[in-house]
Amino acid sequence: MVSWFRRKKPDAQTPSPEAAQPPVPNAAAAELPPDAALPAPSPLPEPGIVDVAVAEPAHAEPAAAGKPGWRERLRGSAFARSFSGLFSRNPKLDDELLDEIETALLTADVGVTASTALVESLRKRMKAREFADASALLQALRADLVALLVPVAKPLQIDASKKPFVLLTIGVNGVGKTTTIGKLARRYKDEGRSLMLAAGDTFRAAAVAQLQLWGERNGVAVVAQGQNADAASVAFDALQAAKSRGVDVLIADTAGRLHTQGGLMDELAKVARVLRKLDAEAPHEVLMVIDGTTGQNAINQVRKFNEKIPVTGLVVTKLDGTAKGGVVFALAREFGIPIRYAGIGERPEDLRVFDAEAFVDALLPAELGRA
Ligand SMILES: Nc1nc2c(ncn2[C@@H]2O[C@H](COP(=O)(O)OP(=O)(O)OP(=O)(O)O)[C@@H](O)[C@H]2O)c(=O)[nH]1
Ligand SMILES: [Mg+2]
Repeated sequence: MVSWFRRKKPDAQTPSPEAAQPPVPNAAAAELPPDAALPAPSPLPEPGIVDVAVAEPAHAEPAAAGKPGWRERLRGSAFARSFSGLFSRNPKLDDELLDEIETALLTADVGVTASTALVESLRKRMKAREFADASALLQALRADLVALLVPVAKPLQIDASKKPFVLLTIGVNGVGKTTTIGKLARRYKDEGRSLMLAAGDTFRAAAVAQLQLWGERNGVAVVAQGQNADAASVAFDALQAAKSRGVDVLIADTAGRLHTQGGLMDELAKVARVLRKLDAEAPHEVLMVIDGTTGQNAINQVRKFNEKIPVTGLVVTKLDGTAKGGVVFALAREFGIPIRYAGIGERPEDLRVFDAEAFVDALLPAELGRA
C-alpha cells in the first residue's frame, strides 16, 4: 500500500522537481554522444516473463470524475491563473482586452500561430459588434478553443481483432512513459482485457524494476531481459509471448531519448521493424508521451519522433503540475495527431481520456466572465 506513494509528491498542486524542470537525459543516455552507436547487448540472463499476483493498490483522494476533476487539477496552470486574473477585473470590451488575451495565450505556450489566429478572429467579431460585453467574448474564446481541440480528441480504440493489440510508447526522458503504461495497464485490466508489458527500457536496471512494480500492482505479466539488452529483442520476445498466450494488449516501454540523439532515435524504427516480423501491422498504436510542462519544445519533439516512427497518438502528462496548459492547443494545431489521454495526477485514475470540453472548461471556466 505504502509503495504507491513512494514517488509521489506531497501535494498534487506542489510541483515536483521533475515537473519544474525541462526533461533531462537520464544518466545512461547522457553518457552517449549524439548519434552514438546503440549499446552492445551484454551477456544476459535468459529473457524472463515475470508473472505476478494481483496486488491491490491504494486509492487516496483521486480527482473527482468528469469536469470537476479537471478543474481542480488544472486550476494552478498559468493558463487558468492568467485568465482568471484578467476576467476577475471585469475588463472592458476593447482592443486592450484583446492584447491582454493574446499575451496570456502566448505566455501559456499556445504558440504564436494559434494565439494570433484566435485573437484575430475575436477582433473581427468584436468590430462586427457580435459581443455585448467581455463575458460574451470569453464564451466565444471558449468555443474557439474547444473547436481547436475537437478534431484531436479521438479516444484510442483497441481493435479486438488484433491479438495482441500492440502499443508502443515513446518520448524524451522523464516525460511519464512508464507511469503512463502503469496507468493504462490498470485501465485496460479494469476493462476486462488481458495484457502484458514489455520492459523495453534496457538502459537502466531501475527502469525494468519500475515497470515490474507497475506489473505487480496490476497483476500483469512483464517481459524483461536485463540492463543493456537490445530493446528490439525485448519487444520481439514480448510479442512472441503475448501471441502464444493470446493476450489482448501488449504495451511496450522504451527508454527516454532526446529527439536530437540520432542513433537512439534509429533504435525506435528498429523496434517497430522487428515487431513487424511477427505482425505486419504492429505496432498498432505509437503513443508519444509529452510532458505538459515542456512548452514549445514539445512541437520539435513530436516533429522529430514522427520522422522516425509515425506517431498515431499523444498523451500529455503532468498537466496538474506547473504546466502552462497551452501546449495542447499548439500540438493540436500543428499536427492534428489524436490526443488520446491527459495525465492530471499520479494515480491510475488521473490518466483521463482526453476530453476537449473538460480541458477548456478547466482552463477557462464559463463563470469567469460572469463575476
Ligand atoms: N504530477 C504528475 N506527475 C507525473 C504524471 N505522469 C508522470 N509523472 C511523474 O513523472 C516522473 C517521471 O515519470 P516516468 O514514468 O518515470 O517517466 P519516463 O518517461 O518513463 O522516464 P524515463 O524512462 O527516464 O525516460 C515520475 O515521478 C512520475 O510520477 C502526471 O500526469 N502528473
Ligand atoms: Mg521510463
